[in-house]
Amino acid sequence: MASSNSGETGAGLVLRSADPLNCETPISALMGGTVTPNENFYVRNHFRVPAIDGARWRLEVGGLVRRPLRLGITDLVNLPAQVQTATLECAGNGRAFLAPPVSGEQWELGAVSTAEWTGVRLAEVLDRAGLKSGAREAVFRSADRAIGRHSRGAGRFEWSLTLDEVHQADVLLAYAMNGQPLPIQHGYPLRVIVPGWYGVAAVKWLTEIEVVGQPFRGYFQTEKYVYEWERDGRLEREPVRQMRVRSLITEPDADGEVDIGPLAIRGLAWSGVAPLARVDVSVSGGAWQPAELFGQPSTCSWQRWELLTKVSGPGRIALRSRATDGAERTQPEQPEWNRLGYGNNAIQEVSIRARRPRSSFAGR
Ligand SMILES: Nc1nc2c(c(=O)[nH]1)N[C@H]1C(S)=C(S)[C@@H](COP(=O)(O)O)O[C@H]1N2
Ligand SMILES: [Mo]
Repeated sequence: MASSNSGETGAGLVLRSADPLNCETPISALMGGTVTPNENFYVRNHFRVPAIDGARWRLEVGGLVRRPLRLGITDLVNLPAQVQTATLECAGNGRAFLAPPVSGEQWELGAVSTAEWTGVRLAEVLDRAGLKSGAREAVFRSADRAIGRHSRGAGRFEWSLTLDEVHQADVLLAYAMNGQPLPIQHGYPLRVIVPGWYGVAAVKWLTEIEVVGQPFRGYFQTEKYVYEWERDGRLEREPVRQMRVRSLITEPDADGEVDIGPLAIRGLAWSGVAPLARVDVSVSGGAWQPAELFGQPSTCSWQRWELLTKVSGPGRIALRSRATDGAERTQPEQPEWNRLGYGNNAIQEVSIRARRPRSSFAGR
C-alpha cells in the first residue's frame, strides 16, 4: 500500500483551525451520494498530524492476551476484509449555535461525513490474540502527541471500549477509506471505526491495543468528551457515546433562491442509537410532512431523504427537518446546552427565498 503523507487540505473543506488542523465539510459537498469524497471529509485533530512511515509502522496488541501480536499493514490486509459504510460525526458538531457560547472548536453543521471503510474486524484480531480471563476493555493508543508539556494527561490520544461495546458495535480496524489507502489526516495507516458512535472513538494513527481488566480512565473519555449539566445545583455527567438522532438539509442551499412551483427538499439523517423511523419536514411553520427515506435503515450510516412540495408565492420560506429514530428519540426544537458543547442535535432551519420564474408563462 502506498504511503500517503501529505498533510494538505484541498479546497474542498472549510478551515476552522490550521494547527492542529480542523476543517468542516461544506454542506454543498454532501449533496448527491451517500459517501463523502475523501477530499471533502471533515478533519478533527487534537494534535499535529504525525509523520508515519508505513513500512515501519506496526500495530501492537498486548495486555490480557495469550499471544501478543505485532502486525504490519500487509499482515492486516491479508486477514479477512470487512467493508462497512459508517457515518462519523464530531460530538462538537453544531457547538457554534449554543447559547451562551461554549469554548472549543466552533463547528457549524459540517463536522459530519460518511465513508465506506475497509478493514479487519477488531473481534478477528482479538480472537487471534486470545483473550485471557479478566479481560474487560480494549484501550486504543495512537501516534499523535501533544507538543510541549500538557496538563491533565492530555498529552496523547487514547480511548477505550468495553469488550461488550466492541462486540455490539462490531468495531472495525480500517486501512482504506472509499477504496483508497487512509489519507494521512484521517489516520494512515490504520484507524478504529466504531459504527454508530461519535467520531471521538474512531482513534486515528492506531499503534497499540491494550486489553485491560479495569475500566480505563483516560483523559479524553473521563474529562473531555463528557456531557455536563448542572441540575438542581448538582453536577451531572454522562460520557459521549452513540450519535444522537439528527438531520441535515442539503438542498436547497441555505439563503438560496428557488422558483415558485415544485420544490424538492433533500437531506441526510442519522442516529447511532436506533435506525431511523422517520424524517418530517415543515415548510414555513406548516404541519410536519413525512419525507421519503432512501437506503437501508442502520445505526451505522446516514440515509438520504426527500420531500417534494410546491411553493405557491414569492418571499422568504423557512425549511425545517426533524428526524426520529426507532428508540423514539427525536430532535429537540432548541439545543440542549451542556458545559463542553456536545451533541447539539437541535432542528436546523434553512431560510430560502422564492421568486417568480424568469421565463414565466403566467399571463399568456
Ligand atoms: N489519534 C487521534 N484520533 C482521533 C482524534 C485525534 O485527535 N487523534 N480525533 C477524534 C475525533 S474527536 C473525531 S471527531 C474523529 C475525526 O475523524 P476525521 O478527522 O477522520 O474526520 O477522529 C477521532 N480520532
Ligand atoms: Mo470529535
